[in-house]
Amino acid sequence: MRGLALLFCLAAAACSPSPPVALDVNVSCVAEGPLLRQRCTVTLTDRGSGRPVEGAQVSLSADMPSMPLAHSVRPADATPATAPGTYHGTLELEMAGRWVVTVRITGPVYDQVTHAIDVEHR
Ligand SMILES: [Cu+2]
Repeated sequence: MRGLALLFCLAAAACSPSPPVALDVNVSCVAEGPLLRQRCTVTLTDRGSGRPVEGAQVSLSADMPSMPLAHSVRPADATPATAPGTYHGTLELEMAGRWVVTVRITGPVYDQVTHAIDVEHR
C-alpha cells in the first residue's frame, strides 16, 4: 500500500510543471549514540545559482524495503544547522539492515529524495 502511494506521488510530481527552483539534495547519515539511532544531514543547494537554500521545511522518514509494512519509524523534522543550507534530523531505527531514508522538502521549495543506508549491528 505504501509502495503504491509512493508511485502515485512520483507520477503526480512528474506530471506537474517543473518547480521554480531545482534543488541538489545531499543526504548522509551516521550512527549516533545508542544502538540504531541515525543522525542525518541534509544539504540543499539551488542548482541554478549554486547557493545554499535556507529556511526550508525538511522532514525525514525511514522504511525497510525488504520488510514492507513491518516498521513504523517515527518521522522527524530536520532543523537548520550552523552551515547555511544544512539541516539535521535524527531517526530511531528498529533493526540492523538496509533502510531507505526519504527526505521531503515541503516549502518554500519542494522536492523528495531517497537515500539508502546500511545499518550495522553494534
Ligand atoms: Cu526490518
